[in-house]
Amino acid sequence: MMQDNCIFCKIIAGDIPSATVYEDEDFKVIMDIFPAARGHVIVIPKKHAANLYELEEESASKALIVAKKVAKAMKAELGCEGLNLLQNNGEVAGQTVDHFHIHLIPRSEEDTVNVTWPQG
Ligand code: DGP
Repeated sequence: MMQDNCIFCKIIAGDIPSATVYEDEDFKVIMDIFPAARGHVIVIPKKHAANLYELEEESASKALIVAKKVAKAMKAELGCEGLNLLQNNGEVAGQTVDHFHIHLIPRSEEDTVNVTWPQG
């Protein structure tokens, strides 16, 4: 279940400390160490899967339920006006940690977050 040399597996095992904002049997949500905005968190399944391609369907559906729960709490607590969900797969897409995760990035009128997106 735990992958050697996986930083998120080590965080889940408690071998590396993290600021945890939510935890249940299957997921852990922690503050991102390099936040794109104040309150940026990452939703991590406890069972290792490198990316979306490897993720089991049950984890995939639970991940969005956890993300929604945390997003609502963030809106209430941080008062953010919006939120970006970001999920990178593969180095070419910007993935730096090969353990599936979803970024939740709170947004406000005043922030300076640079979300690269093709503008139509
Ligand atoms: P990605 O680029 O989508 O693979 O995002 C990986 C994120 O993980 C990145 O925003 C920084 C975060 N991160 C990397 N190492 C650690 C760590 O040791 N602790 C925490 N809290 N976050 C980490």
